[in-house]
Order: sequence, then C-alpha cells, then structure tokens
Amino acid sequence: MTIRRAAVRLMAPESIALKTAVGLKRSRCQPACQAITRSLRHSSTTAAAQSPWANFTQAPPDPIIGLTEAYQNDDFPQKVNVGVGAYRDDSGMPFVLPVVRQVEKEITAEELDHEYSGIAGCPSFVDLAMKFAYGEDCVPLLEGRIAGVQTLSGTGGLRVFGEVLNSFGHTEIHIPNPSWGNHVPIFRNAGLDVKTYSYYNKENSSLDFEGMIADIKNIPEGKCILLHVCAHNPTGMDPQIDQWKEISSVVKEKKLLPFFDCAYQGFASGDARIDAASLRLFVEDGHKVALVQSFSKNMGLYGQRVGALSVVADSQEEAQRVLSQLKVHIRPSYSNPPRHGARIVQKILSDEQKTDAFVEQCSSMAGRINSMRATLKQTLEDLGSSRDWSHITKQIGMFAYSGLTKEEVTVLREKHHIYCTLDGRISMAGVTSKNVKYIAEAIHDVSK
Ligand code: PLA
Repeated sequence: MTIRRAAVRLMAPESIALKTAVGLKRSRCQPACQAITRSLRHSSTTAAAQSPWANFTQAPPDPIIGLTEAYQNDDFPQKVNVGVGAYRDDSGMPFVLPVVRQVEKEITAEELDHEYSGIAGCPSFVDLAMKFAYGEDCVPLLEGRIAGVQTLSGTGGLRVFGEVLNSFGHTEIHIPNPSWGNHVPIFRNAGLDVKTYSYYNKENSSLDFEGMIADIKNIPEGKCILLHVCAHNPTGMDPQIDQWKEISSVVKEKKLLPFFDCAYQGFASGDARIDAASLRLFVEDGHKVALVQSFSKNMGLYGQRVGALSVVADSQEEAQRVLSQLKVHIRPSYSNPPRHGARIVQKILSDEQKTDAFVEQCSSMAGRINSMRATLKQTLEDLGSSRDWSHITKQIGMFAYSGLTKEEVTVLREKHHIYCTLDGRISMAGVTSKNVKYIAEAIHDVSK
C-alpha cells in the first residue's frame, strides 16, 4: 500500500487526470471525454518517454522508518508500531519531557533571532554535550584538546566523521555484528568498506565476548572500530566494565581508532550520568577516541536533529586542526546545523536543577520500558510459551532482540498488524500496559 501511495504522489498531474477519466462509468463517458482521454494518454506517454526519471526504479522502503509508513497506512484498530526506537508513554503517545516543555517556553519568551549558527553549531551546546558524555573531570576536556561540533543528530555525526575518515586515508570501518541497520549505508555512502566483528551469540542470546575479542585481534592495525557506548542496538547486550577494560587493551595493542556511537545515554542503567562508563574508560586509557552523541532518545528530541561529534586530540593545537577538517566537511554538506534543539539541550545542561529533572525524567522512561520487559516475558510464560524468553529481561535499553525469525516477524505483521524489524528487534518503547497482552498473544501465536 505504501508503494501504491508513493507512486500516486510521484505521478504527473496529467496521468492522475487520465486515471480519473478512465475511471468514469462507460455510460457517462461521452465522445468528448473519450477524446480528452486519448489526448491525455498520448501526452503522458510522450512525457514518460522524455522523463529524465524514467530509469528510476522503485527503491525498497527503509527497514526501520519504512515500518512507520506501513503502520500509518494500516487501518487495523489494534495495530502496534514497535519498529522505530521512539519512546511512547503508557497510552502509546509520543512523550515530551516536562523539562523540555519548560525550557521551550523560556526560549519563546526570550524572542531570540534566527541567525545562522556557525559551521560547528552552538559552541556552548557543544561544550555541555561533551561534558555530559566525557564527564566534567575528563583530562583532555579540561586541557581543551577535544574538537567538537554540533551535528544533525547521531546520523549526521556518523556520516560527517565517516567522510572525514575516508578523506584521511581510511578505507574501512569495523562494526559489530549485528549493529544498527543504518550504520552500513551511512559508512558505505561515506566511501568506507564496512566490515563486521562478532558481537552476539544467538544460541544463548548473550554477548559473544570471546568471539568479539578474537575478531578485534584480527582487525588490521590502525583501522577504525565502531563501538556502541551503551544499550547496544539491536541486541540490548553490553560488555561489563571488566570486559570493556579488555576491549580497550586489545584496541590499544592493535592501534585501532575507537569511534563511539552514543545514542542511548540514560537508557542503559537509567542514570544518564553514569551510562558513558565505556567511553570514559577508553579516554582514561589514553585512546584518541571519536564520539557521536544523539539527544533524540534521552531528551526525546527526535525531530529536532540535535547531536554532537567530538574527537580527542593530542594537544590543543591538534584539536584545532581536527576541528577545521570537520568544518570543511560540514560546510558543503549542510552548511550549519539548526538552532532550536541545541538551545533546548543547552538550557537544560547548563542548569543543575534542570539537568537533575532531565536525568529523572529519562530514568522514568527507562523504568517504564523495564517494567514492560518484565510484563511481556511474564505474559508469554503465562500463555504457556515453550520458548525461553529470559533474554527479554536480561537485555537493556530500548530494544528486545526477540530471536523471532524473519518468517515469524512477517506473520506478526501480516496477521497481527504488529510492526517490528525483520531481525526480530522489538522496540520496547512502543510496548504499553494496554497493548502488551495483545503483543504477547501474537508472539506466542507465531512462535508456537
Ligand atoms: N546510532 C544508533 C545506534 C541508533 O540506534 C540511532 C537511531 C542513531 C545512531 C541515530 O539516531 P539520530 O540520528 O536520531 O540521533 N536508531 C533508531 C532510529 C532509534 C532510526 O533508525 O533512525 C532505531 O529505531 O534504530
């Protein structure tokens, strides 16, 4: 249905008129009308033959965002969207953090202008975002040797740094298997070859730590490795702190470049202030890391596209050179980032009370997700499911990596109108006390 709608949207006005004309009942279609139809058919054929887009094939829908489109076109009353990782309250509605509402009012009252940002965005936002991730006592931050820019959320930061890597001689990047689906096209479009290292053991629904270490040891020296700071998407399995120490020492041994993606700070432990432990450990170990941060999920600012990219350098002077290169890539890409979302984050993180309120509100989102994990698992057990669902509550963050097969996911979608990604990832953020029973019954039905 999505494809059909998209096709109509793309149709030239004359072909829509043609469709309408040929759709009229034969009895009402007088000779004059038939003549119009003939002429329209002729002109649309000519137009199609001349169209510069004639060889544009229909692309498949995006594996994640495409689900939202399919969900929106579904009229089944009990339909459920557990595709995209966007938080919903217990009534299934998008949630705006009260502290975000509060600062938005303050921003409106200030009657600010809409001048361009600098290429690197709002400097005070970038400073606060970096403090939030690296911690206030981070030595490279205190020494002024971290280059940072505001980005078009996490996705934009990943793309910019992918391009920068590519222009400085990197030909490949190593990401976990599995990883967020969009990592592959982002880095490929930035000109990098995307390779994977082991991360997850499907047999026991756990982190494959041994496989991970073995594969990292096999990455050629000097290559870039992408690591998820916390609440790994899609598996919900993170290394423990001792395991991070081991990863850090192997990464150092192989002189790899660690590139951290931080999209869920606050959704792992529930405390946004301590969720960046992996990143902080790497920085303490002396790695010259790069980091991409997103405020989409933890501050619920999805559509505002607010994030940051930062790079730890050896010296202030080196950080300045790195910064200049980041700007060189941003300027021809989108010139400079939008202001509103950055103003919101800046106002929250520059005020202790507001930061506390944010941490608490983020923690309550994480708490609701956890309670839904427990209810989903319990309901599946109560229904008599013979499968082991213990991983649902072992996993953390926004997603349950359910273990459902592609075929089961397809039935879930077609028979039960429940939309999750084909790899069986369920966005727990879309599970509520009202739909959890329906979801559990449907999962039980497809997995019997
Ligand atoms: N990195 C990871 C690991 C992510 O999961 C996501 C978003 C991003 C970066 C980028 O988010 P941003 O650009 O909004 O900051 N992943 C979502 C949404 C939540 C998506 O696919 O775009 C997901 O459903 O996986």
